Amino acid sequence: MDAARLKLAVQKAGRLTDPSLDLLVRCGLKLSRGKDQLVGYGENMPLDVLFVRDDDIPDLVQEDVCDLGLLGLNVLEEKRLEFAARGGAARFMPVRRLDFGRCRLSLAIPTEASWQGVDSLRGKRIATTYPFLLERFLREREVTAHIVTLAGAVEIAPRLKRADLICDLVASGATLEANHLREVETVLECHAVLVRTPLILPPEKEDWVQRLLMRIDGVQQVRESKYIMLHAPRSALPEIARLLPGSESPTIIPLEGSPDRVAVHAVCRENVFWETLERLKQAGASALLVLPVEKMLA
Ligand code: PRT
Ligand code: ZN
Repeated sequence: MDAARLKLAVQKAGRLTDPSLDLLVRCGLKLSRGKDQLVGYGENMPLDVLFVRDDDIPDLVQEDVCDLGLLGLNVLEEKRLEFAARGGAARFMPVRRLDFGRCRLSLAIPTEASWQGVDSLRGKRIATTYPFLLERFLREREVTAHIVTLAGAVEIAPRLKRADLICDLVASGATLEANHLREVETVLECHAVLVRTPLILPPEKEDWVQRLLMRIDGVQQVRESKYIMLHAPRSALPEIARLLPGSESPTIIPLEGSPDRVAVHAVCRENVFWETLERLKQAGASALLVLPVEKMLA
């Protein structure tokens, strides 16, 4: 592989694969990748994408095989704690929090079991694939319990009597429900992150890292942003400006034939919910229109 090109590790086949590739495409990357190929070649950037298992991403950055990686905070933090427990230090740094891969590492108990807070964990067997994160959680709360480390299928451990409860990732909660478990405590709120090597890279490579970071910021900002248009009485403008979520000074346009009413156009840097539209309407706004934003450059 060409040492002058950036190497970015992405999950090969899993929950993070599509959103990771979507982010890179939105950042302008054109990737040529044959079916089943493990490396994608960036045609318009000096950047290659390695497709791997998410658990291998921290090691690839640690060992300088990759300069960058996209992975879940859960995997990142677990690896960091594992390195620390072995007396080493992690050599991968989170540089961006990403707006996908949201879930939480949570404790869940059999539906019928009682729960009086973390004290209920004392002496219990907890099944997990995240022993280091769970160990830290228990230590910080001064609770002694038995951690049962499993490679997968954690949610069936209580039924198989291998554990009393579990510590696993939860998104919608449907898996817990299907396994007669209920979530009782969050151990870690998770989302995808971009990590990089702490090494000082050659200037051309570093330059591309910075450009990529800037484009990621732009993409994420636009995803949250909406363009909103409405008509309003002039007298209601202060109230309307207050209600517009995360907008800078809106554009006010006179309306032909209605001296008391104006059109208001604004970019809102937060999502616009129905509740906001309802409040704007109550404040006197009409003809409300919310549009997605395609690209933005401040
Ligand atoms: O093969 P590889 O090792 O690369 O993949 P993997 O099986 O380890 O990971 P994968 O693809 O399942 O998840 C990758 C990352 O996505 C995780 O490390 C998290 O950061 C993130 N993520 C987001 C999730 C979920 N949401 C999620 N729901 N990871 C796992 N789940 C599991 C959850 O534990 C449950 O078993 O999906 C199931 C469905 O969840 P519910 O709550 O919606 O029912
Ligand atoms: Zn994995």
